[in-house]
This record gives sequence, C-alpha cells and structure tokens, in this order.
Amino acid sequence: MTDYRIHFNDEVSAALSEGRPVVALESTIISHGLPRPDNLRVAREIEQTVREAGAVPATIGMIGGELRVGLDDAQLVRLAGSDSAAKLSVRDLAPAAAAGVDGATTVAATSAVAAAAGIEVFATGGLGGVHREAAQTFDESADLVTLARTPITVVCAGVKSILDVGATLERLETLGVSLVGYRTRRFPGFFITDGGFDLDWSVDSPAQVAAVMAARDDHALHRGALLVANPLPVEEQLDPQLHDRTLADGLAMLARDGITGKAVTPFLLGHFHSATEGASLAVNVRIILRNAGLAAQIAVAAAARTTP
Ligand code: PSU
Ligand code: MN
Repeated sequence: MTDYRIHFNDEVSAALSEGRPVVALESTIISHGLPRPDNLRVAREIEQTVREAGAVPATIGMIGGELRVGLDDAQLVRLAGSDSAAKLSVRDLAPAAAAGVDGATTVAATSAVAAAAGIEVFATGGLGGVHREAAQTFDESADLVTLARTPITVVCAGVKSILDVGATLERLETLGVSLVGYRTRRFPGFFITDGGFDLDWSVDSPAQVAAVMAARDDHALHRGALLVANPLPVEEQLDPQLHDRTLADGLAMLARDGITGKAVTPFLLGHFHSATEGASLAVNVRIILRNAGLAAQIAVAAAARTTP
C-alpha cells in the first residue's frame, strides 16, 4: 500500500531534530507567481538568503504525489520548469497525492504542512485574502481560514493590492490571526509600502517577534498564526501611479475574460509583470528576498530562546 506520509530531506530533518532554525518556503510563488526563467533563479536565491542569515530553507511542494519538506535542486528545477504543476491549497493535497501529480503549495497548504512538520517560521511574498467583488463571488483565499487554525509565524508584505485589503484585515481580525507590523504601524500593500490601513501592533527586531511567539506558546490560548507584515522601503516600491493603472486594467481584463477562482491570482500577477515591463517582477523578487531574510533572523532568534 502506498505510504503518503510527509517526506523530509536529510538537511531539514537533521536541523529540526537538533532544534536548529528552519524556514519554510512556498512553491506556488515559484510555479504560478513568477514567470520563467526568473522563477528558478529566484527560488534558489530565496534559499540562499535564508542560509546566509543562518537558517535552513525548507521549500515545500509535491513531487509525483509525494509531499516534500525541503525540495532538492532537481525538484526545484522540475517544479519551476513545469507547465502542468497544480496549484495546491490545503484541500487539494490529498487528491493530488492520490493522483501522483506534481504540485506547488500555496500559503495555506505550505503553512499547514510546515506546522505539521514542526517548522515555526514561514516566509512568503504576499498572502491571499478577500478578493474585490467577494460580496458576489465569495472569493476569499483559503489562506485566511487556514492561518486561523495553524500555529506558524508568517513573514509577508501584507496582502496583494489586487485584493480588498480592508476586508482582508477585517477577516483576519474575525479569524483571530495575530498581526504585527515590522518597524511600522501601517499595513503594507505588497507592491506598495503603505496599503492604507493602520496596525495595532508593531515590533522592531527579530528578538521581539520571537518574544511574541513565546508569549503565544506560553498562553496556549489558541493555535492560530502570527503574521509579521514587512513593508518594502518607500524608495523600493512600485510607482503607485503605475500600480493603480495596471491594477485597473487587470481587473477589467478579469471581468472581460470571465476569469475566476484559483486562476485569478496568477492571472493578475502575470498581468502586472507584463504590463509594467518587469518593474513589478523586480519589486516582487525584492519583497520575497527581504521576507526570507527576516524570517531566517526570526527563526534564529526563536531557536536561541529555546536552546540556550
Ligand atoms: N503572493 C505572491 N505570489 C503568489 C501568491 C501570493 O506574491 O503567487 C500565491 C500564494 O501561494 C497564495 C496564493 O497562497 O497566491 C493565493 O491564491 P488564492 O487567492 O487562489 O487563494
Ligand atoms: Mn480564490
């Protein structure tokens, strides 16, 4: 009978058993969020950034139906180069495993697998959230409900500005997901530094994030996620006017072409990358690398608290 348990690479399992810092990374940004061939280069750079900050990277994905924590380079190449890799949210994991396919895990699926694997920190670009028109379409990313029940710290640059940011913040509050700004009290808007909303809490250092994680564990009140919102410096953001124009065009194209469901996020990101002639891609990559670096520092600080 097939054994569907999670597969760990040796480096990740050694680090976890020795209490060394590990950072989980998602694969959907590689397969569906970034264009080829940049995506493979970026996937490797993300891992390198985590290593340089003193942690072990664990990119999560599915290869031939096997759920993998810590893809090796050949597996990264395979997912990054594939036209057919499925976009896997939590609910897709079991059917995809049984079908034996290749797939990339979203924030929701990566968080769930990472937490099950004992990884405490996860770096991504931007979370999924409530889509504009959600009042009619009900399109709210499974990222949100999954984070509500998953004990993990996620470093992100807020949610993509393609979403209804205010509604997403309301849902995060309803769902009991903790949210702190990293050196800011404004919620970042992914491509843009300031997403237009205030935050109640802010932290200034990786050690302070580790303290929040420790408090949450000690309280043992709930098992939800902690989001660390890490904005781009203003001088590195996408030009806000270019951003607003591109977004308006993209939303009109969605409506015209009748694009819905899980295709919405990849479509809008692809539109940004082509319509801004690579400007949004460069910004997207900067966001991911900065988040990976901060996540590694947080994992190092958290490990230092538990292994004196
Ligand atoms: N943020 C990015 N690029 C992406 C995504 C987020 O910068 O590709 C992906 C993440 O994997 C996230 C998913 O979990 O989009 C959300 O998709 P949906 O809205 O279909 O839940
Ligand atoms: Mn959706």
